[in-house]
Amino acid sequence: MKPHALILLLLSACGGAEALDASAVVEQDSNAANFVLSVRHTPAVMPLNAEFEVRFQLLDMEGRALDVEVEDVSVDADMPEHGHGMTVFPSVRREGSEYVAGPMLFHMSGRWEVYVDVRRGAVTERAQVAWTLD
Ligand SMILES: [Cu+2]
Repeated sequence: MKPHALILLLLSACGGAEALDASAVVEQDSNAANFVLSVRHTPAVMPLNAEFEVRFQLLDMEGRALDVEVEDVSVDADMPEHGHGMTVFPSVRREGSEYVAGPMLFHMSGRWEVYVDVRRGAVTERAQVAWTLD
């Protein structure tokens, strides 16, 4: 992880991510409440052991598109209870007003947290959502 600021912002996260209905449109405040992660499309069933992509928008607190370059957005996922991440390294691309991250690969059942990090200047701030695969 890069700058000091990220560590401080992570510490301010209270409660962590909530489990989601994978088919729902989900909006989640970032950990310091400076932007909103809006997941616009996910697979109807989160696939186990198959690659997929995550589509999302980044909004400011008034609901406008966040002014951030795709190079400053990164996505990763972990299983916190197991202490490991994915076996793939997703990249992020822009499609119109959406960002698309892939490949994502959940290679085990259980609870996964997906992290979207947005770098603005010297500060990296995280938003996170979670999915549980049966
Ligand atoms: Cu695991």
